[in-house]
Amino acid sequence: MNHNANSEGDSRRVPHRRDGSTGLLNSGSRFYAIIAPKGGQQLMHEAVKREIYDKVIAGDAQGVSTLISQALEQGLSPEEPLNEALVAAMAEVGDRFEKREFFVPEMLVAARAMKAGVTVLRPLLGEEGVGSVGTVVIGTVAGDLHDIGKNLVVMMLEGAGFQVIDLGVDVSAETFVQAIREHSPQLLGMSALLTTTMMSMKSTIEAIEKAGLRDRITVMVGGAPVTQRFADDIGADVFGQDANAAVRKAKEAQPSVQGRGIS
Ligand code: B12
Repeated sequence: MNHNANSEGDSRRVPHRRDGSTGLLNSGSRFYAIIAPKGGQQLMHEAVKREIYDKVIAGDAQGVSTLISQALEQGLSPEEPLNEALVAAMAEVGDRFEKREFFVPEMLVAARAMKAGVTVLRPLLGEEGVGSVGTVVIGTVAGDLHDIGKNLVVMMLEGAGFQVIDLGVDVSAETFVQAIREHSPQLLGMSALLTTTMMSMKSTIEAIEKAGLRDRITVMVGGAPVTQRFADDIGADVFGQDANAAVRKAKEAQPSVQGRGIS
């Protein structure tokens, strides 16, 4: 995807119809709708994804929701704008933060815009649900407030039929332990986005061991800085690179954990 072009600039050069309509779809990128030749649907899809990407970076939550709806009307699957526009844009925001081009306020508004888009997609991503295939307790670890990735994992797990108890962000080891006692999950998911909070995963696993609950659950960890190696080092059972892997691995873990929940 070329993210450098300015869609507003582009559209100003296009001779719109007087009534502003595109002559094709009522939704979607006006620019591409006009110039795209028949069968140029691909271009239209690329254009709307590019606009969503740009609006996440600009922190335009309203614009993102509107464009996501348009993308869906154009026939894109929910996964396309999610992965190729929303998630891709957050990676770009992270890069800019690292280069000191962006600061916390920009990250925050981008995160809000991303969430607005996810809100539109949420019912569609979860619609494959087929009843509970297992219970997952999940949260972002102590000291960490990042929840976008964790929320995507929650959504995908729910979509795959898991019952998910989401403890939110900045979850202490004690709260995780308490939730395991209360909900008897087969899986425990922990998310961390900061190198400084990754170690909270280790201390949470230690607290679970101390409480005598470790052999009853599969511990799954994830988040941008988390790796398979780190997961192995801290004694987690499963590492998930992304939300899809989280679902796949949760399902794979199921046979070995069936019946191991606390009753
Ligand atoms: C948005 C954002 C914020 C927002 C968070 C809003 C929110 N509600 O989440 C705000 C502005 C609050 C924020 C704050 C901070 N942030 Co910040 N943030 C980001 C940013 C740009 C995007 C994160 C994101 O949402 N990504 C999109 C999601 C979809 O991806 P994901 O989280 O990785 O999740 C996927 C996978 O990892 C996986 N996954 C995630 N969780 C789990 C769990 C399980 C069980 C499994 C299996 C899988 C899994 O699946 C997900 C979906 O595919 C990242 C940059 C980046 N590239 O990660 C920086 C980043 C994480 N932040 C960073 C920093 C430094 C901070 C602050 C310390 C800044 C400051 N000076 O205050 C604070 C810390 C606040 C705190 N105590 O937590 C650094 C961390 C550096 C480091 N090495 O530790 C990053 C990497 C930016 C950078 N490049 O420097 N941040």
